[in-house]
Amino acid sequence: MENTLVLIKPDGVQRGLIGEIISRLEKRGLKLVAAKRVSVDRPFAEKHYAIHKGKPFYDSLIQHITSAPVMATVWQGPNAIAIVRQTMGKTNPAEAAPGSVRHDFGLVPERNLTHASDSVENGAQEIALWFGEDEVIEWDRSTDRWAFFLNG
Ligand code: 3AN
Repeated sequence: MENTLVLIKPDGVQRGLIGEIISRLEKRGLKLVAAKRVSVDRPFAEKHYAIHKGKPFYDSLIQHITSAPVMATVWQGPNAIAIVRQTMGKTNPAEAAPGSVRHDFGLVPERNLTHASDSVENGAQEIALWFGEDEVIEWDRSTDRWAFFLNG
């Protein structure tokens, strides 16, 4: 079982797409284990995007994520990292597969609606950055055995 951080960035929040994006992940079968709205300040944004420091789009990334509230969520499921990234689509919406969030609602990489962890290790680090341990709530969902393959 994997956990992954999904941020609905300010463009997604402002455009009223929180429900749409959460709904797609729920319908896919993933389980929501944490959620909160966050206003991100510059020092926090710099921690989250440290890996991109020095890239040409770094300043616009920081400017964007600090511009308005973000919806932060954690999703759990088998292969959650890959499953979520597939549901979101490629970074550039112009190259994202039809049916993906970025294809269906996005136009340009600077406004691609979401952030999703790209590996289990980075996911664990990002979740620890965004959420306290008591905010990530493990729970038994009655449909887990129908969506996940639990007992063989
Ligand atoms: P992803 O979000 O698909 O994992 P990353 O981690 O490579 O993509 O990039 C982080 C964010 O930086 C993207 N979500 C996007 O907003 C922005 N970004 C990435 N590449 C570009 C680019 N070539 N031009 C503008 N913005 C970019």
